[in-house]
Amino acid sequence: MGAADQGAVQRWGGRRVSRVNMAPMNPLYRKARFLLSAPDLRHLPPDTGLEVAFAGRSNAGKSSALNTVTGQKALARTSKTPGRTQQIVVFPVDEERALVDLPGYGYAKVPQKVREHWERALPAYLEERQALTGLVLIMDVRHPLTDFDRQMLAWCAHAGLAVHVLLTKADKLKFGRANDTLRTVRKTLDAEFPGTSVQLFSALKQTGVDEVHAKLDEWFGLATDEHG
Ligand SMILES: Nc1nc2c(ncn2[C@@H]2O[C@H](COP(=O)(O)OP(=O)(O)OP(=O)(O)O)[C@@H](O)[C@H]2O)c(=O)[nH]1
Ligand SMILES: [Mg+2]
Repeated sequence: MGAADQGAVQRWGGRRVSRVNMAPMNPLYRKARFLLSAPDLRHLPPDTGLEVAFAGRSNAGKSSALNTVTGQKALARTSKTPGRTQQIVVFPVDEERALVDLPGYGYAKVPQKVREHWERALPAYLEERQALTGLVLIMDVRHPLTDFDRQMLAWCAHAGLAVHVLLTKADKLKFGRANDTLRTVRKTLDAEFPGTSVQLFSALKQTGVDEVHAKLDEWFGLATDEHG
């Protein structure tokens, strides 16, 4: 880990957010590589090891979040056009663990056939995939908890799958507004989907990255009990 990582200070809304006492990025995530793009569940790699999937509405910022989390500019393809990721894309970080980019939902212009396919395949993946350990649910901080997001949360609850929500594009709101949204969303999740964690995130400003890493470490069995 370089000195730049260790003593990094993030600026946001004019405030300094010190990262000095936070855990350094697990170098594992930088090792993520493209393995395959699966048009349906049958084409996924064998159902062993541990997977964490990134899901969310089309254009919410899933692929960008994946790139930020892995410290790579162009691992997952991002686009201004919604509906870019229409396959399940698998990025192993080591022999037992993988990050997965799921197709975005809720985009009207995706052909009906494709939409219907994923409306069946997504809940099946959440329900049946043994390797799936947790789901990172990406929501635009300006439009959180859409009907589609709630549907996703309900499927995960039904499948007994842990969910961590990223309220992304936080750079688009003032510090105070973003935090108000965080509090409101946290309250709703506590009431309707207990156990779901939530945080602010920005791929553009690279904020909230340590918090996602801590959650991934936990799900991937990499969390340490180190103090200090
Ligand atoms: N300002 C800002 N823009 C972002 C952020 N994250 C993503 N974007 C932009 O949002 C758009 C969509 O980002 P993607 O990461 O491709 O979104 P996606 O959810 O993977 O989209 P699909 O694959 O089409 O479902 C792109 O123009 C990104 O540059 C962020 O944190 N801040
Ligand atoms: Mg994408």
